[in-house]
Amino acid sequence: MKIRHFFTAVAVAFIASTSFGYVREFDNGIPLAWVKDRTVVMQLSLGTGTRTLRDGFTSFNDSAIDALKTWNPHLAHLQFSWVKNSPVTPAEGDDEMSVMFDNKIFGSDFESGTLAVTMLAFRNGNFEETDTIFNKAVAWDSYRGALTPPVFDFHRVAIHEFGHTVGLDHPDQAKPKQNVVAIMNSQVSNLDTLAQDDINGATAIYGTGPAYNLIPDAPVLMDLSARGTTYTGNNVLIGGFIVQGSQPVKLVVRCLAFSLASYGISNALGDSVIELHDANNNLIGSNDDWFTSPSAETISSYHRDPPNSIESALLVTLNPGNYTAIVKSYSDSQQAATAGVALFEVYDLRKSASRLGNVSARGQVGTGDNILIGGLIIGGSTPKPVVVRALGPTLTQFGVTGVLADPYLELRDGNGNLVEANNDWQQSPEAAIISADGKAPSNTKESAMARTLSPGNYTALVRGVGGTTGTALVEVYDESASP
Ligand SMILES: [Ca+2]
Ligand SMILES: [Ca+2]
Ligand SMILES: [Zn+2]
Repeated sequence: MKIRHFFTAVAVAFIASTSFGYVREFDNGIPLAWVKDRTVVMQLSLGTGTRTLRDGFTSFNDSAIDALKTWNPHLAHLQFSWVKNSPVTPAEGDDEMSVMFDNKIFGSDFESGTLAVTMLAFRNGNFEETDTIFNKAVAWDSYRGALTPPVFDFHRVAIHEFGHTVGLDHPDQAKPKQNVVAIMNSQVSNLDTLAQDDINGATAIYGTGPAYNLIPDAPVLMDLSARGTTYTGNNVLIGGFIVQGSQPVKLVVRCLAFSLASYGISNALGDSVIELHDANNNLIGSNDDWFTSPSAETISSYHRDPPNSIESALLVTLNPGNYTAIVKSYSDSQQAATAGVALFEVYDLRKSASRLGNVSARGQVGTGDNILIGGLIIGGSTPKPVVVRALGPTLTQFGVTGVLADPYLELRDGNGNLVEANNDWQQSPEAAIISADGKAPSNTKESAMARTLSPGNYTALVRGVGGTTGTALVEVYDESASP
C-alpha cells in the first residue's frame, strides 16, 4: 500500500516565511512542490459552455485555460498544460488533475461560503495529484474588475485555486498573518489577477531547477513506442530494443498507463511498473512511480516526464546489446494487479554516436482498441530504410502459447494515411528485399514490409485476420548501416 498524504487547500495550518508575504504549502515542515521541470496536465471538465461569458469566453474551460496561462510565464521550471473537455472522469486518487463543478467535494459537503476547493496529494514533499472542485451552488460568470456578487468571477477564483496547485497558500491565514496584496489571500476580492507577491511565491518555488535539455535531431530512429494491453501473469506487455554501435547510449525508457485515458482510451492500465532486463534476463532497473525516482528531475528536464505520477520511467545508460522491458500492473497485499492498455516507449537522448537499431513489443492482440501498435519517429532530413514485421506463429519456437495465428499489419504515417498493408509477407511487393535483408518471417502467415520512410512519425498496427486474437510481436528494424 502506498502512503499518500492529502490536504484540502482551505482552512489548514501554515508555516510562514517572514521575509516574504507569500506562503508556501507545507507538510510537517517540508515545503511542497512538483518535481522541477514537470508539465502538469490539467484535465478540464467544466462543461462545453451554453452561453457567452461576460469576458467573451464561451465556456468555463476556456476561462480556466486562460487562468493556467496566467501562471505559466512565472513558472520557470514548471508548466501547466491542459486537456479541454477531458474524457477523464474526475476521481480522487487517480493521479489525474481534474478541474470540475460539483455540489460535493468527492462526497463531502462544501463549507458555507466556500467557492472552490483544491485537493492536494503528495509524497515526500512532491505533489502527486491535485483536483479542483468549483462549488456548483455558486452563480458563476467570468469577468474582470470589481466583484459583482452574487455572481462570482470564475476566472480569478481559478487563478487562486491553480496557485494552490503551484504550491502556494493563503498569506492572510498564515501565522504570523501576512498583510499583502495577493490573489492567494483566502478571500475573493476586486483583485482579478496575479499580484507581485503571488509571482514572487511562484518564482521562489520554480525559479531554479535543472536546465531544460533538448534531444538533438538526428537521422536515427529517434524514439520508439508500442501500445498494447498488459494483463496479469505472463501476458504482460514486453518491449524490446537493441542498442547498436560501440558506445553507451543514454535513454529514457518509460511506460504510460492511466494518462492514456485522456486520449479517450477507456481501459487504460492503472498503476504501472516497468522493469528493464539485459540479454541474460538480469534485472538492471525498475521503477514504479516515476515522480519518486532520483532521476525524476532529469527525466522532466528532457520533457519525458509521464503525465501521471504513478506511471513509470527509467533514465539509463546502456552498453550496446539487447534489452527487454516488462510493463505490468503494480500489485501488493493491498492492491491486486489489474489489466489495461499501456504504452511502452524508449527515447534516445542522443548523447553518443550509438543508436537504437530495433524495437519490438510483444503483447496480446485483441479486438477493437485492444490491438498491438508500434510507433516510430525518424529524425533528421534523409529517408531511412526500415523493415516492419508482425509475428505470431514464430513465437511458439520461444515457448509462447496462444499466439496470434495470422497477423495483419498496417503501416500508417503521422496523418493516419496508410503507407502499406500486408497480410502474408510473401505477398508483399518487397518480399525479395525482406529476404535479402535477412528479415523473412519463418511462417508464411506472418506480415512484413520493407520501406524507405521520410522523416516523421509512423505507426504499425497489428490485428488478427478475421478478428482472431492471440500473442503477437511487432518489430521495427533500422536497415541503414550500423554505426
Ligand atoms: Ca484526480
Ligand atoms: Ca506505478
Ligand atoms: Zn484558497
